[in-house]
Amino acid sequence: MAATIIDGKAIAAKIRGEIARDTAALKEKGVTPGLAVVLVGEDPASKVYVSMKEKACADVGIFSDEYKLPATTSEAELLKLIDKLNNDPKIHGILVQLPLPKQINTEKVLEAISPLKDADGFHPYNVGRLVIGKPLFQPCTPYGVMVMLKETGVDLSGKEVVVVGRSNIVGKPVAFMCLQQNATVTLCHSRTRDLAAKVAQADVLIAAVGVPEMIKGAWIKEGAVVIDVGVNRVGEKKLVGDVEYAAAAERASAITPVPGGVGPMTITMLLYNTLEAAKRSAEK
Ligand code: NAP
Ligand code: L37
Repeated sequence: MAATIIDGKAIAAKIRGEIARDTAALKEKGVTPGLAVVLVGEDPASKVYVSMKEKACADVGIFSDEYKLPATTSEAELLKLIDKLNNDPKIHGILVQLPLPKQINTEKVLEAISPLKDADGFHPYNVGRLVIGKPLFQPCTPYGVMVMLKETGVDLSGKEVVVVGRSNIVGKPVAFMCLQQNATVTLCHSRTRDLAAKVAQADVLIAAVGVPEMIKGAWIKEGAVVIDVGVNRVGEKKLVGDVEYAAAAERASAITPVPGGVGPMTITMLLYNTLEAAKRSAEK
């Protein structure tokens, strides 16, 4: 079977168009959605993503304010900035780009962000709401995966979903989101025995491992849907996913490419979360 390629860029463009339209309507009512993006240090990937996020905000009419802090920033200084942003009425969403330098306790920082401005959905309040099936802010990458599945017409009810990777930012939340859609979910990680056999069960496979092409095409069930969250740089320029793409595409019914798959959706859902936060504050 030759797989349908799930075009993340096209889905993202469609949703960004809707966000631009809603943003313009909200501005007519006197509210401009505002996102604060905080980058601490010089992580090269983070720098690229943060500048993509700012450009994406500008493209849909969302106000964005960037705070670039040196790698030597103390935890107290960062907490002070977050407190200021929590109280700034122009700011509806706050994003602190991870990873943070090692002198800063990430959990403490994420918990300092107001849960009502938590555009990344990483605050324990928002994590808890997700787990009980009453989400407020949903984390951008897993949320993007769910929107892609919906737009592709994949109904998860009763399906076997296998997630590889259990990070707090991708694997765990996407597993709960699939459970909420009535899938039967298997969550795999580095201690999972016989990963190939687990992957072979999947009607829908979601890979978020961070190891280039570690999931082999031969493991994938004929006709499965494959969502590859991995973005791994190999050599100077080339980006590859966590799934052996060419071989997987011969067995899957649909598959996301890297780049041009989940990546563009991550940024789109950040815009979406910021807009929703601004709408909620306008209703108050
Ligand atoms: P992470 O925090 O490093 O977590 C990786 C997970 O994979 C861990 O749960 C780990 O297991 C598991 N794992 C590692 N090696 C494994 C193996 N050999 N077999 C089975 N499981 C294994 O990574 P992350 O932040 O979730 O990111 C995962 C990937 O997604 C990366 O490539 C990252 O760049 C990409 N990503 C993409 C986007 C996007 O927008 N497209 C956003 C975020 C991340 P243990 O828990 O047992 O250690
Ligand atoms: N929300 N996202 C949020 N918060 C964080 O703290 N670290 C982090 C985070 N991660 C993140 O933004 N990841 C990400 C990954 C890939 C893309 C965007 C964001 C993306 O658009 N990737 C492109 C390729 C870009 C490139 O050339 O490097 C793609 O098509 O996959």
